[in-house]
Amino acid sequence: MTSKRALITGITGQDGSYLAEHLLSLGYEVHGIVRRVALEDPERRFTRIAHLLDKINLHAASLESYPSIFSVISRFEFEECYHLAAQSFVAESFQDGFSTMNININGTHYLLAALKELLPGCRFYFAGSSEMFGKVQETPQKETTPFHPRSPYGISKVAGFELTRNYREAYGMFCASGLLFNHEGPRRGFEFVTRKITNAAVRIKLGLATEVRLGNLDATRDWGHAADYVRAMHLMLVQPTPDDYVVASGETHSVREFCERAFAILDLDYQDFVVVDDQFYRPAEVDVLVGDASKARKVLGWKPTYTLQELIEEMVREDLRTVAGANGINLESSGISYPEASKASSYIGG
Ligand code: G4F
Repeated sequence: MTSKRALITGITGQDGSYLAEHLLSLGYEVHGIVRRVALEDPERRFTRIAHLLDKINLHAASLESYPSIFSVISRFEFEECYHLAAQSFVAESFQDGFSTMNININGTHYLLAALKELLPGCRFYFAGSSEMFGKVQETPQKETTPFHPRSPYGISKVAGFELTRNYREAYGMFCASGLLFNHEGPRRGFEFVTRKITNAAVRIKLGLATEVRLGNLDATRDWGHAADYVRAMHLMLVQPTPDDYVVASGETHSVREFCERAFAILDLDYQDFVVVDDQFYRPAEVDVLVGDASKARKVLGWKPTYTLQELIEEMVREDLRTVAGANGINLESSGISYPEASKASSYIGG
């Protein structure tokens, strides 16, 4: 056990909530930055961390405001800072590239600048993304693969990555970036394709919906479980030297296959319910992503514990539980059984 103090930006999100749990389990004192509006509306904004609220320390600050970040960092001696907050929905970044760039690039810069000024010894983690590889220059993608981002989001993450590397090289700070491939779970936002599919499949099974409209079913992604990926973030910050690491499962599967598997768990055929809708296509698509995490496996000793099937089962199971509960549906009397759990769920609360 440790007595270290860590700061997490984006603590209310999927990754932030899993990371907070992980750090608490290691004995960390966990602090998080949240927007003031979130503090004023905890029931709606803190669903993923509701079960942690008496164990963590939350501070109001905004990534758009350097003084607010400076103020939080000036008040505590953080040993580690995990920068997860971002506008992270790729499709939205095409709608509003300006705010995506502002939050993702300037927010990262403000944090790094405040740490350099106040706590240069604090170790810093930047949440890089496989979207930085975009139109991939080689397969599988690894740390040395050139970037070719295909969205304002991807471009903002390349800039954040370069800022992080520059603070490491220019000021000798311990700054590390994770190049994380898609990571999902039952706490995933409903706008992302995996949760959109599992939630829709469950709603269709329960008679609450009749179809789900999706975009490019042939896009392929390297999907892992967020609970596995946050362990890699922590491992990066406890190494002797800072570096960048790809974190991925090493497998790629299509959106179509994800649909097929999710619906099949509920004894449904996705072809009867999935409607392709042009509005969910992106102006520029990242067609195929697959990561090579050999460096993380070798240097960090990291490996994923979930298979894709176990991930989908957990997501379907949790959606079934929550959607049925919210709609007063008794699964047993409706003759609907939970999908067999081939793996103990990492889902807690939320
Ligand atoms: O689930 P997605 O929206 O995730 P995407 O764009 O790969 O980005 C996610 O993973 C990145 C890597 O870790 C993160 F950096 C990023 O912040 C985010 O977490 O879309 C996945 C694929 C895309 O090819 C998209 O075109 O699914 C395709 N898709 C097809 N129909 C759809 C839909 N995506 C969404 N969101 N909604 C659809 O209806």
